[in-house]
Amino acid sequence: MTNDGPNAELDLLNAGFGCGERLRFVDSPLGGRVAEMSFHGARAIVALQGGHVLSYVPAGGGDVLWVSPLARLGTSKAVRGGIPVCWPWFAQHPTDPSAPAHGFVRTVPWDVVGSGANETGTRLRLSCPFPEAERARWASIADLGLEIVLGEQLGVTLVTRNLSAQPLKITEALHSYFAISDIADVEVSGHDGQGYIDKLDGNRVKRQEGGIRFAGEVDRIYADTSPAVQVIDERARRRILIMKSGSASTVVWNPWIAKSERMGDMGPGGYRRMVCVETANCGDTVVAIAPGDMHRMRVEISASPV
Ligand code: TA6
Repeated sequence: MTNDGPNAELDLLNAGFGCGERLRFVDSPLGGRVAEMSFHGARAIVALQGGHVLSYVPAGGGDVLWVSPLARLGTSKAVRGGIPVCWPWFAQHPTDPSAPAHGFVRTVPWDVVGSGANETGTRLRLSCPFPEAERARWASIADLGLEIVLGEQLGVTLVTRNLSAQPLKITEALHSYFAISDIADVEVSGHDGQGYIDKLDGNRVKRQEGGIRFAGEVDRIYADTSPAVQVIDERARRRILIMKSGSASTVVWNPWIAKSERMGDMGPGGYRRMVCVETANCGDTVVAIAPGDMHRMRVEISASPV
């Protein structure tokens, strides 16, 4: 193992947290450092930047997560796709319009603090050091961790610990981009009868009838504690099952054409190949964590043929 070569950090990471073929750290072609995880033929890739899950390929299947062909690591922008971590606020900051959308942890390199591999899965634990500009304020208030378990499913858990003597109030999301064959051939089921905030219609509260289909931009926050939502991809004959806990909101989003063009990082026709079903606490839900307490929001993702 070199101790001063260009790969010194990588060697140290693999020496400290690598788990043979089950978990290794490599330089990604996207330009940053990633963990490659495997378990019984399933694979996952996690970027240290942002604690960002980029890929989840179940054994024998295709990638369940979508990442823009224009995505790059190591820039000031979060990767478009995968599972961005939105914390300690979702979407726009409640009072500061100059603050970055979806909080400030998506672009900072997270630290590896734990790993493991056994007969039930391969594990990676990351901790967010907070960006320089926020550390003075936040380091004594909260500790933020992410636990990724690749087993029969992909489990991702965002863990917030309140280190302060005051209640800690946050909104948050695991902003998952799912890979689909074509947005016209997809239905998101599991919200029938639920109320939702329509962000494209003055935040009016509406009621979902049946499954969600897409013929234009959709941006909705479902008041949703149902544990299971499905993305049914008729053309790919694949069902993506999204189970969750510690989350009272689900965001369903597709930017469609005009917003994709404004965003500029979706790639040609990218909106047709993705749908976001986000495990969150946002909209009318604010999580209040008592002093010394911990809050865990977890999503468990699997796929099966239809
Ligand atoms: O979760 C949906 C949403 O809030 C959309 O309104 C859109 O802004 C999307 O998130 C992506 O946000 P980003 O900051 O990653 O471009």
